[in-house]
Order: sequence, then C-alpha cells, then structure tokens
Amino acid sequence: MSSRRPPIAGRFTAEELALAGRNRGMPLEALRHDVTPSGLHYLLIHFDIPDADESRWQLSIEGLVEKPRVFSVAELKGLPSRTVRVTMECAGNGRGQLSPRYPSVPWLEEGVSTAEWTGVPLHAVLGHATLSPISTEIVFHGADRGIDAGVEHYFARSLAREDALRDDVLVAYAMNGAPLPPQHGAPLRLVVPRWYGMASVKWLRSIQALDRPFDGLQQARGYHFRRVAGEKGEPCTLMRVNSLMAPPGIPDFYTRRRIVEAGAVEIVGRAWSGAAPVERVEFGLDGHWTAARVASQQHALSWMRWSFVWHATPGEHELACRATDAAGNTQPFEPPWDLSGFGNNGVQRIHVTVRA
Ligand SMILES: Nc1nc2c(c(=O)[nH]1)N[C@H]1C(S)=C(S)[C@@H](COP(=O)(O)O)O[C@H]1N2
Ligand SMILES: [Mo]
Repeated sequence: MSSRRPPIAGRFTAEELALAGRNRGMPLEALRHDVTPSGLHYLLIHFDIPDADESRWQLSIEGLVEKPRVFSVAELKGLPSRTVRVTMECAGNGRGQLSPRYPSVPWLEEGVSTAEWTGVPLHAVLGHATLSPISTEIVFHGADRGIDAGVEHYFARSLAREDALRDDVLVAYAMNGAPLPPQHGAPLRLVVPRWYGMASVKWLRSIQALDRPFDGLQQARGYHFRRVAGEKGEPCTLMRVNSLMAPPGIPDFYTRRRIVEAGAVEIVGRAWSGAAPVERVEFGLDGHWTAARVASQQHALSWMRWSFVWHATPGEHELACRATDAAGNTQPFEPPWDLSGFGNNGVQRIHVTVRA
C-alpha cells in the first residue's frame, strides 16, 4: 500500500499516545470477570462517536433485496431477540509489542473483552427484506465518517452471505442487559462472534446486499495480513487462538512490575479462539510448561476460564501461558510478524519478583 504510514521503531509517538487514550484497553485484572463490566470493555473507535438520536435512527436494508426495508429501533426491539455472550478481540491487539511497528493504536495485550449482547439475529432482519438469490456479499455501513490512508469514507465492512446468515450474528441494541452505550455503537451495532472486532460494525445505519466483493477501504485494503508492503495479503477473519492471565500480586505503579509473596498463588486467566473450541492451556514458569486447569465450556462464543496453583519461591520469575484449540492451532512463543501488527497471538510473559 503506497499511502501506508512508515513503520516506527523505538519510543511511542504522541499520535499513538492520543489513539491509545481514546481507545483504551481492558485492564488485565478484569480477566477475573466472566463477562467484562461494560465500562471496562475495550474500545476501538476509528473516527468520532457519531451524534445518534435513537428515536430518529433508521436502519435500511437495501441493494439486492426483493423488499427493501427501513426499520426504526423500536421496530427492531419488537422482534424476537437473542442474547449471546461473545469474546471480542481487536485484530491489532499486541501491535505495540512488535518492532518495527505500524503507527496505529499501540495495543500491548489488553484489546479483548467479553460482553452479553442482545438483539435481533441478522438472518431474521434480512428475512424481512428477502435477499435476492444473486446476492453474495452483505455490507454493513456505520454512521462514523473520517479519513484514513487519504480516503474519506464511512466505516463499513462486509461479510460473505453464508457468514452473514449464521444464526449467532446479531443486530444488537443492548450490552450486558442495558442499552448500548454511545462508545459501543448506540443505538445499533452488528455483533459477529468468533471474528476479530472490525467485523462488528457499530452505529449501524444500513445493510446492503451486493453480487460482488465489497471494495470499501476497511474491507479491501485495511485488515489484511501482510509480510511486506505492497502485497495483497490475506484478510483478517476469525480470531486466532490466544490466552492471557491476570497479573498476580501487586504492581509497581510506574513500571507495572509485579511483586508476589512466596507460597501458593492462584493464577487465573482466559483463553479463546475463533477457529475452534480451546482444548488446553499450559502455564509456563521460567520456560517449563505444565497443563493448567480449564473450566468446562458453557458459552461456546466466549473465552474460557483457566487457572493454575503456582507455588512461588523467592527470586525473579517469568510466567507465561499458551492455549491450543481443537483444530490444533497453538500460540507461537514469539509474536508472529505482520506489517500492520495484526493477529499477534504470541504468548504473554509476565516478570514477577517473589518476596520471602
Ligand atoms: N462503525 C464502526 N464500527 C466499528 C469500529 C469503528 O471504528 N467504527 N471499530 C471496529 C473495531 S476495529 C473493533 S476492534 C470493534 C471494537 O468494538 P468495541 O469498541 O465495542 O469494543 O468495533 C469495530 N466496529
Ligand atoms: Mo479492531
């Protein structure tokens, strides 16, 4: 991509700091919650939060449909609803660990959260408009407008028809049992479980059926895995297998280094994968790996809780965790290289000082 921003090595820039302040992550201690409290859910907002009036908001279903439709939010709320517990991770999570790195939101590892979304299954919404048999691609347009890579556009993403018609994809109007907050897409957003977060278009104002691939910037150029500049790359889709632990003990304020008392310490974390259920998690202590206890899975689209009792001995230690899914995907020990910093599922490492 010719208009790509050149990569950066070394210190974070003022622009990255500004983006990080607007798009904050989930504090890792919040990994203790099965469902992330809404105010702790990570945020990714490319442009500005649009000024949305729910009473006048309209969602139009257009393009290659037999009966184009416009829904008010009240009409959607009157349709049969479904609630799904979904883990969402930003495709750029972990970007800030790479060097050189792409100038964008410099996530370290906190761009992931889980929420319970309530809304109308997308296939039911589309059913009211009747997709034309020749439609192959469904585009979701947001109401937020801005400029990226020199191109002015509304944020928009698409799904192939068969992905859009899966029964767990929602047009959501509630999060964790309350109306969607402005920053999470009020009054309507798409929720696409198992996919990286960019697919879950916020401030959803129109759905358009096409008979060809969507060529919008965020679809055709953004969100592609690329090793070198200029290559077409592979689109980011399902979340790669990944895991995190809540840092144990207490932090040093500035460095965030951890201090732990010697003795039994329960390490708690979460593991997830968009491709297949998580099958196992290993806990790493100074490079030695042992199976962690993984809780039984009750919510197929949500992260799983894992735990490990560590008998901490005085000294300096490095803790790590590594998940493997039922498709045999496992986390790499080092961040996988990607030009834009997408899909970094390299194992988390935490340095801990244990006191006697
Ligand atoms: N309209 C719109 N939808 C959007 C975005 C956006 O900037 N505009 N960001 C996307 C990205 S990249 C992610 S990771 C998720 C984040 O959702 P959240 O802020 O509710 O956690 O929203 C997605 N949907
Ligand atoms: Mo994202």
